[in-house]
Amino acid sequence: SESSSSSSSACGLQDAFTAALQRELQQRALVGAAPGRDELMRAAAAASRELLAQRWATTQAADARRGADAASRRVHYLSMEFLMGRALSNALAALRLDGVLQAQLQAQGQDLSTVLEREPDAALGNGGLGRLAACFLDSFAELGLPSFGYGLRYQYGMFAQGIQDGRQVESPDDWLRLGNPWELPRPELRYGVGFGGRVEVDASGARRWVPAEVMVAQAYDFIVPAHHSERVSTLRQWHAQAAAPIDFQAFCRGDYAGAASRQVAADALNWVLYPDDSTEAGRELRLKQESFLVSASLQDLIARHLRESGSLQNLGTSNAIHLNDTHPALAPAELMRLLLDEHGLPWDEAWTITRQAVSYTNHTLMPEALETWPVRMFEALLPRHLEIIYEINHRFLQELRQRFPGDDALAARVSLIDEGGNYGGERRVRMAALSIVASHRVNGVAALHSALMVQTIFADYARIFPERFHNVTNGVTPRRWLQQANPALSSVIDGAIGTAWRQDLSKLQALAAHAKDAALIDSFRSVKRANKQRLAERIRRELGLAVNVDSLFDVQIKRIHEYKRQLLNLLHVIARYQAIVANPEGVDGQGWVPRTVVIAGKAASAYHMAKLIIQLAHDVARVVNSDPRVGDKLKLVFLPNYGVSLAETIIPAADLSEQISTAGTEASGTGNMKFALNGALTIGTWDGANIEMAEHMGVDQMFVFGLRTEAVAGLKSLGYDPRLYVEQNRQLQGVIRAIAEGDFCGGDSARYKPLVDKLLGADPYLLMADFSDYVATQAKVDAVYREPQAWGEQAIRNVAGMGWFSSDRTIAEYVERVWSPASLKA
Ligand code: 26R
Repeated sequence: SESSSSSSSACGLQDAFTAALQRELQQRALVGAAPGRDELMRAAAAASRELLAQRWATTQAADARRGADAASRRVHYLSMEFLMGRALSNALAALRLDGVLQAQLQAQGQDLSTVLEREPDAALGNGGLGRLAACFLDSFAELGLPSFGYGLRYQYGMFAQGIQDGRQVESPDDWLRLGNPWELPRPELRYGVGFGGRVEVDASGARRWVPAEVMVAQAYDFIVPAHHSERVSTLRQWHAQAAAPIDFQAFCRGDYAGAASRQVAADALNWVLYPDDSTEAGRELRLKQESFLVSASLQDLIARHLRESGSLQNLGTSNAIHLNDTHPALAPAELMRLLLDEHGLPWDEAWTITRQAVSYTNHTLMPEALETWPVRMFEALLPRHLEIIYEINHRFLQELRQRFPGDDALAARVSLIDEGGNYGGERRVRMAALSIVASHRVNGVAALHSALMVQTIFADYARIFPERFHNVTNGVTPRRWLQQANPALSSVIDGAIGTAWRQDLSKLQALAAHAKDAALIDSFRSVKRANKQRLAERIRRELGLAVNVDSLFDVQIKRIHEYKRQLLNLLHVIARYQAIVANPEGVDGQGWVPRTVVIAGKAASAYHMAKLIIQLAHDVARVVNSDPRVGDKLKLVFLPNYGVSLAETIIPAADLSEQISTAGTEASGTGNMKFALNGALTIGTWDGANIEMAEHMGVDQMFVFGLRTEAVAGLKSLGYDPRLYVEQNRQLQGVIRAIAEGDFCGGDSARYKPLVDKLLGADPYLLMADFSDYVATQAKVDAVYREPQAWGEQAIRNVAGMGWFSSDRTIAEYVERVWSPASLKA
């Protein structure tokens, strides 16, 4: 499987790459002067793409030869989001061509890293769910799993975040402006997708949908390479086009707007990624996008299956269809429609196939993120799907009434249709209910999350279908998040335990035996320092702020959400600031451990509380960073426009990782894993995958604080009063008073009133209750940081404990528990 690095084929590859690169550069040279960095980047991408396309063809041919049988079940991962980031350095590493390109660039007077930086991020995702999908594609390739990722080719991805006067301003992310050197257009892969219209019944009683409008989905393939074989995986993204691009009659009448209207309608589908924001939910365009993704992907799957196997009977046993949250939950309804109406199967057979194929992962317990769609929107857009959903529901409830006679309340709670009690009389389709009823497996993303899922939001379904619910804890790809992001640490690890960990991350465990090795601790430290230096330079470049490289880099980077508690982080910064001013020499005669607190993350554009938190971070930063009494004892940095590639620079430079969500709210977290894998220590709550990380590295290797899930629930059920905590804590009083009186914004006491009122009123995420333990635990962090040996040993033990958190392990578990033919029998 090391064939790509075996010397003879490696030479062939180098020559092929060099030739392709030269060809690209010559073509470009024809039109102008010497190539700049953008041209070099695009030439290298085009040359790599050519080699990847060959691997793609070989992989597809091998999978087609193996055929569509249960033993080589193909996985179809349906997701509205894929947060891929940059692709060039990953491609070069997989092809083992980084050295070659480096040498060629040097000949042009350029260096590799500045060329790599020219590539725009493919940011077609919001956060954790989208990045997880990208890590999964990487593992699909590495494990050689026959698979397709299916998504949408959005014209505009995650918005770009700017900061003006301390406030977030959004601008469109025009990532395709200069074209996309990676995508392979597949003009031959086109499918019609309908919307609107009505259902017709023919003489035999067969029902058939006659849509009012049909759009064409055209495929673009993006290739994801393995690193230890020549396998690749495919991300197939759909682009909407009008069936007939112009209305010729309208054109002849001179009605140009009318002539283009179908193209405009199609383009609306390609337009933009929806933010993970409950105020955006319920938009008709989003439902159309979901339906477009699902229908095109399933038609593609069925066409391939028929080509390879000739019969639909075994479609469910030889194909897995996975729903990345409920966003593609129309899939079972669309699959039923295709099997019933287009292929003439009887209901029972179609339903068996559907349930065999479909499985569903839930990624959040936040009730506001559970998708429901108004029935009237379905009637207008997807009338036949609504009929099918009604029929699925009818059969489900009929069976339910036999098993639980007389329990009407249960039936109302689990029905696929919310009859309107929760939405002022409006009936709605519950997408999670559809996903569960139509799946053979439902899973959460960390042990605690999966347990809470069956105890809370899905308790009724877990009683009805106990065998369906499982856990598969998330993981991250070690290729991107350790080998590429942190090459220096990777070679230090090679030196200590050899290179086997690069192919099997669980081998990192061998590091634990060297945790007290002074020389290794030293190497860890100098790598960290160099990474901090690089981040410090970036901070100086972007914000004009000098930070002390020897200070403790304390980092929280993720979407801004109240439950993630960036505000708790800020309360600690303010408390520390006030303490430094009051006691410049420290409180215990040891002075202050200098800290640089780094925060980055985007707020959904309509999420006012999240935006206010960003503004507070800037106000506090301005005051703290310019106070001469503080100096480098404390700095607060907000780095704008957080994304995958920024994370790749920040994470290797972190000493401390902030994973401080209210217990029971963060489904898993995956940033937490990336930090620990790069030798940062974690301060965290007993939440999500933090728990399993602590168990793998040893609980005392993590700074755990705060109320646990049961205590949170207990406190809330007794009637939580945040004011009681403030009354008992002088430090907390000082912090709240400073915010409330506008100390950080020139005395403007109105600015943060909503925020303070919420903290002292409901405080739903229990910041007041967790504050004192958080601050005390931060003091423990300082104490360990004062002892470089102890800190270094702990960092090594953290890395050693992270071997289990590879997405390769996660995908192996999905194969075993969710996607294997054996999972169909249980
Ligand atoms: C538009 C809307 C319906 C929507 C809501 C919420 C779209 C996207 C989201 C984002 C969610 C579901 C998400 O990203 N969840 C995160 O999934 C990660 C991967 O499993 C987890 O690690 C993380 O804890 C969780 O918040």
